[in-house]
Amino acid sequence: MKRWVFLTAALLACGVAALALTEIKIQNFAFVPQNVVVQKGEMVQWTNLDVAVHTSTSNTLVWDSGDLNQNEFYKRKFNKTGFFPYHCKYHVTMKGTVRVTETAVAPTSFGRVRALFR
Ligand SMILES: [Cu+2]
Repeated sequence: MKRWVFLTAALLACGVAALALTEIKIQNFAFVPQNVVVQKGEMVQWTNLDVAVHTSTSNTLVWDSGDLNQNEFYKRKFNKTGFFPYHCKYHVTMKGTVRVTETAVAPTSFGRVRALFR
């Protein structure tokens, strides 16, 4: 029993460590990576590396970064689960999605924790 409590605590700690930030680059008129999956409560940051002005604008207007000039970024926390498609206001070909899940999504960190207890 104790062992499971500890394991759960370790997993939570791991989740917190992984909470940091998901970074999406806006580069060459594209969102990179185009589709991301984050856990509820996590931050996502878009950074525009192009000379051209871009935006990160939710298709359902959940968020709108406004104009992002080169090297400017926009950051928001995703507190609700769901599937959020977004686009750039100025370039119709620029599309991306954020999927927000209830539980942790990084299988690699789970694998690492499990390895500690082997
Ligand atoms: Cu754009």
